[in-house]
Amino acid sequence: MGFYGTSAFPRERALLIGVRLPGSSLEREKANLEELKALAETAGADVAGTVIQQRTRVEGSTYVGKGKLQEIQRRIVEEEINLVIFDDALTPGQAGKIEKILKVNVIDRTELILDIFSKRAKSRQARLQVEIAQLNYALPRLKRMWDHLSRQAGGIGTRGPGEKQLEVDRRRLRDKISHLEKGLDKITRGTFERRKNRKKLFNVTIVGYTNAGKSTLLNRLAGSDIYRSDKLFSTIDSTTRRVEGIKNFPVLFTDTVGFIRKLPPYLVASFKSTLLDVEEADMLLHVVDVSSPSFEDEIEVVNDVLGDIFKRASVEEGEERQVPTKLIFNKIDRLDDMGGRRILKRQYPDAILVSALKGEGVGRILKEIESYAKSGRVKIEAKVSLSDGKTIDLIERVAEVGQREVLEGFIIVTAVIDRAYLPVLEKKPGVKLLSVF
Ligand SMILES: Nc1nc2c(ncn2[C@@H]2O[C@H](COP(=O)(O)OP(=O)(O)OP(=O)(O)O)[C@@H](O)[C@H]2O)c(=O)[nH]1
Ligand SMILES: [Mg+2]
Repeated sequence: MGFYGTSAFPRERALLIGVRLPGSSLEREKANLEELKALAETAGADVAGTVIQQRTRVEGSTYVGKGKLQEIQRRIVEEEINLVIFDDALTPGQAGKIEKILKVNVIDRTELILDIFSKRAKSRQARLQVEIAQLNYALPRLKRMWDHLSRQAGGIGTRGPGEKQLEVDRRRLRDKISHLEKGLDKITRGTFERRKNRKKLFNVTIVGYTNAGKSTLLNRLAGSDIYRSDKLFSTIDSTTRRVEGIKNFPVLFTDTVGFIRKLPPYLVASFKSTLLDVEEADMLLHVVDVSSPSFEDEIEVVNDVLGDIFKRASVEEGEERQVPTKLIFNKIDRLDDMGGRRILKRQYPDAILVSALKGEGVGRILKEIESYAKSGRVKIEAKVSLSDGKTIDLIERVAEVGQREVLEGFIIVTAVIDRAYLPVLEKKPGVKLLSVF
């Protein structure tokens, strides 16, 4: 795993461990482990089996109980397992202790996700973001990493370092993190101009649970061909596409990294581009895979992550922010009877039912965006040459003209227009935005 400095993942045989605490159903825990299995397979491991323990609380030092650990140990030997994956975040102390007992690699969901991210990230920005998250993850775990190395090498001179050496290593890691963060800042600033230009257009950001069909939907809307697959986290880099689907009203659609249960907050925070794509959007499309048996949980997970993002933004900017969000229920082609659709419609009357794969319902998304966008109004001032009949016509057609004045071959007007027409009008010389309301 990336954590140990090797990204090649020789096919490992993994055992998955989940703990069911009071308040969670067996069903939910099974779904969680099913998802963990998909993550492990995405990372390239073979999953030998799963263990679910029911507990009233987690065991402080080893997460699961001693008896359970013994059972796991037996299975490690019998089934030739060399990787144990916990569904929940382990503290560095817990992971170290469990590794000592089991004598195989022990990782948690976070580390698995980081590993997948590091393999998928393509752009320099995405790679930096993932690397920073990995180092932040490694920082409190340095000691364990050393213990791990010494166990692997197992011999004279390979014992772990003393506290002093650890302190040096920690400092180095921190320096490295701040160096990478500077690099990331530079890139983010570099995208500032692009973002500023983007802001003039109507921005729609596509968010949702991993594998919900976000990239497929963007491809469908934009007629483009972004990589998509049935693996989790196919998209790490965000992609923006301009869609001219609506007359005179270009829309920018941005595809983002998928969200998932138990996503550690610092991982979300490290995805600066995603945060900005969400915060600065004029509208969000929240794509849901309604063919998933746990789609309602998934909606909640996404809403929680979005809530965190907005909370962070409002702390930073000192203003409360919310972006209007439209629920898109995807993969309806998989619902085998019309009854399923009817129930969904009744429970979620505002959601738009689509099949991004087949194209069904996608036109409605564009219509909704258009009608929403047009509900916003802006005030402009335009100074147009009297010889530019085309622009004057356009303004007369789409704007409510207030004052007008003719001066030295120009007509100067202030007018109120639908926000949707702003991009078109702003391209004309002499037109400037006065206010948004
Ligand atoms: N049956 C069906 N499958 C779909 C539909 N939309 C997407 N899929 C499939 O669902 C899988 C995931 O699609 P993606 O578009 O990669 O999903 P994503 O949300 O971008 O996933 P990540 O980038 O991994 O977060 C692919 O196998 C798609 O072909 C749909 O409307 N119907
Ligand atoms: Mg995707």
